[in-house]
Amino acid sequence: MSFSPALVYDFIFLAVFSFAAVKSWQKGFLAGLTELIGAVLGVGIASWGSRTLAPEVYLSFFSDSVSTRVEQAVAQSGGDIAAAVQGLDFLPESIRAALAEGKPVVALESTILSHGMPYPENLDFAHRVEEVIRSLGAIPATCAIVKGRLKVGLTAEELEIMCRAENIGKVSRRDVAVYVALGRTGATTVASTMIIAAMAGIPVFATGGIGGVHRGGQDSMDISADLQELAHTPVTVVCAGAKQILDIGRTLEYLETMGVPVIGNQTADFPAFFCRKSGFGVDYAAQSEAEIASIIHAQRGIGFTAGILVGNPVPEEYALDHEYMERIINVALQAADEANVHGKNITPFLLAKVKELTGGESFETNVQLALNNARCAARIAAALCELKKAE
Ligand code: PSU
Ligand code: MN
Repeated sequence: MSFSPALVYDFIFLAVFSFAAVKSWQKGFLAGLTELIGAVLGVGIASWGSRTLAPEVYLSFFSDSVSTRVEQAVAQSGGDIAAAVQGLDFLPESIRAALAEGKPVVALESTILSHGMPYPENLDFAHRVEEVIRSLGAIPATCAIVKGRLKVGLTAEELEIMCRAENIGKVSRRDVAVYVALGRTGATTVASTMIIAAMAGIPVFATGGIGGVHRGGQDSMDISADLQELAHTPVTVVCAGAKQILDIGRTLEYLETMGVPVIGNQTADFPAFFCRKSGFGVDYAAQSEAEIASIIHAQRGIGFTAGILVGNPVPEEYALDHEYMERIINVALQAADEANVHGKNITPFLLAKVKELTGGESFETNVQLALNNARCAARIAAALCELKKAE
């Protein structure tokens, strides 16, 4: 015969009960009987109460408590406690719930709004891109830093602030801590949006074009922090390639050195933003978004922490001519040189110049390619959710 805990409890209960019975009996028959009945009723009510009332009390007061939310946040941020603690504050409930339920979420950047497009067209775009993602059953999460807080998913008011772009800085990796410490508001680039997306546990992010090695970068060493981020942060970035303002060949060489897979979405050509081809190839031409999801899944399964870059060409009907863009970009580069623009200001300067020189013609292309990337990212995110469910 083995001693189970239940048996031990029964034995203790019987012993206590017998002791109480004998003690009651000693007080005289009637008094003893009354006391005994009282004790039995008391034990009965206590045991009924603990079974029926306690779970109710537990559920309403403790179960969705801070500890549970911390557990969820830690799980979502891949075990990173620091990220989880921030996450309790920066993840809106809708996005937290979507991630917990295994629903597809697509991260979006805010520099494309504040430094890449004019107001109010950028606000219209900001709502349209979120709508495109929703129409495909995914949840959009535009990232930014608002008053020193990392944000995943902006309110309509916050989107408006980003788009008005008054005193809105451009925040890359190295600026994040400064903005958090000083309570500043800034728009996040590809690099810092990847950081926030990774903290939140969002694996897919759609943008327009990534930063890269600038022309003459071999001398100036002007290489966007986006490339380093792709090397280290496990987020897949869907882009329409890189603008010809950059040295696309060296950008791709850098990505190869850093071990970042460059995948074409149904194309063998790495696209050049306004144009479907850059003259350079991708590592692998994926057949479909589902196939891209399987590559992401495998990358995580192996334990690699690098990101993945997906090149998704602008739809044919909106593509601009390569030679024409090359001429425009050369004029813009010349202007930047004459104005002696350097560092983080060069990309916004060139973007504004290109827009000015194309008389806004390039703007519609810019909008369309970004919407197209959002579609691609939403499909990848959905396929990735299916793969995780099937695990
Ligand atoms: N290229 C574009 N549009 C953009 C950007 C780049 O065609 O809006 C923005 C992105 O936010 C990108 C950033 O992450 O510029 C790169 O800036 P830098 O080269 O300073 O890292
Ligand atoms: Mn730079």
